[in-house]
Amino acid sequence: MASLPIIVAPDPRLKVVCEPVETVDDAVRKVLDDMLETMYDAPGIGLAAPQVGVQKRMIVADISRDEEGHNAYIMVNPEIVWESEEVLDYEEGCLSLPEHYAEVTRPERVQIKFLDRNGKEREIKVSGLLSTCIQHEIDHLDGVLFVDHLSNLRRSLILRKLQKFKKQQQKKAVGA
Ligand code: GNR
Ligand code: NI
Repeated sequence: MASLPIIVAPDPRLKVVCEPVETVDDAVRKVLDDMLETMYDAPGIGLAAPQVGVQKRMIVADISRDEEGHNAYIMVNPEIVWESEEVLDYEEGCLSLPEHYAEVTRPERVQIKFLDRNGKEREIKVSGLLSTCIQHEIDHLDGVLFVDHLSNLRRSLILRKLQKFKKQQQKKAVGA
């Protein structure tokens, strides 16, 4: 397994609508394993393939705390097939928007259809933080970041700060 670098916004690779996975083969499972390692390493509670430069519909999530051991959700071609009327406001963060947080409103419960790491079709209903997290990850597969749920003003403020931060990092890297 390998921990991969995470792409930070603004970046055109985070704005792409990802392609479905055709077959869940060993190459796909290798990417899923690397995504899990990257997520635990970051650390984060979720990760979508486009965040590590893979434009395919794959996500991983694990909201358990260290003391509880791991409980990883691995989903290929995830689709929301039902969502609740009730909503949940949650203060979201994103590994591609480091150090920025904002409240986002989403359906409180969703039912997800997906393929597991053996290519078997499954369906689960999730609620609370796991539901928020999985919806955040599926957004990534459609090129949507949590800032896209905010006002234009708040979004451009955050993206401008990140652009500046990235330019400084680049200068440091070339020793300027
Ligand atoms: O680590 C993460 N935390 C988080 C907190 C609230 C709502 C969503 C998330 S997902 C995020 C990791 C990430 O960027 N996944 O794409
Ligand atoms: Ni994210």
